[in-house]
Amino acid sequence: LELPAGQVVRLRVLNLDNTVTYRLNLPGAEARIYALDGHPIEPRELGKEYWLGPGMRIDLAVRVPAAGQELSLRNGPMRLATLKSTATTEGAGDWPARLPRNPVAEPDLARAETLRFNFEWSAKLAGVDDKGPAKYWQINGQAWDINDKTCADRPIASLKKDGHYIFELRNMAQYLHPIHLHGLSFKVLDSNRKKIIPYFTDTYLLGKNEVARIALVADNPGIWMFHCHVIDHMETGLMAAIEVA
Ligand SMILES: [Cu+2]
Repeated sequence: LELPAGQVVRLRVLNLDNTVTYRLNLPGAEARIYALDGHPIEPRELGKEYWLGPGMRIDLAVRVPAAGQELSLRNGPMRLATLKSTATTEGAGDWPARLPRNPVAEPDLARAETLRFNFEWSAKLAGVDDKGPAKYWQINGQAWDINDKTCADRPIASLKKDGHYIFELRNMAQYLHPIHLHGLSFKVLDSNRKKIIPYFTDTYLLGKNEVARIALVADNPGIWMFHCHVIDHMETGLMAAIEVA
C-alpha cells in the first residue's frame, strides 16, 4: 500500500484464517485501536501486539511516517503487508474522533444470572469405534456432532428473552479458542489471565487455561450458534446451540 506522508489513515484488518491466531503488530508505527470486531472503543495505543484470532477484526488508525519510509504490518516476525509512505503536499493529519458506540443493550450485572461453560477435551477420540466423526472437543460435556442435523433442537442453554446473563467461559486446555456467539453482542468483563478494559464484541479469544466472564442482554430471540472459530475445533465438537425465547 502507498500512503500519503504525515496523514492519519484508517486500516481494518480481518483475520480470515480458519486456524491461526495472528499476533498483529506494526513496529515503529504510531497506531491506535478504534474498534474491536466492529464495536467502537475509546481509542488507545495498539501497543506491542494484538492477538487477532480466526474471525476477529480490528480497526486501526495509523500515522503515516515521513516520505520514503516503510511500515510493515506483521504477524509476530512475519510480514503481512508493507505500507509505503509517499510525498504529499497535504499537511499533517489529525487523529479521527472516536466512533459512535453501537446500539447494544448494557447488561445489568446486579440482576444477571451466571451460566458456566467449560471448554475441554472430549474423551471420544478417532478410532474408538467406526461410527460417527472423531470428537476432540466438548462444551459442558457435550461434543457437537457435525453430521447431526438436529442439534439445534437440544440447546445447551435456554435464555429468557430480555434476560441479563453472565457467561463464565472456562478453557480447560492449552489451546486458544476464539469463542463466537451468533445473534447477540456481549460485553467482556474480566479474565483471570489479563487486565480487561470492558468492551463489546461478538468473539472472545479465550487463552490457555483462561477463565473469562462476558455479559449480555438476551434481546434477540432465536437459536444461536455458540462455537469456536477455529474450524477444526468446531468440526470435532466445539459447537453448541443457545436458545433465546
Ligand atoms: Cu477452539
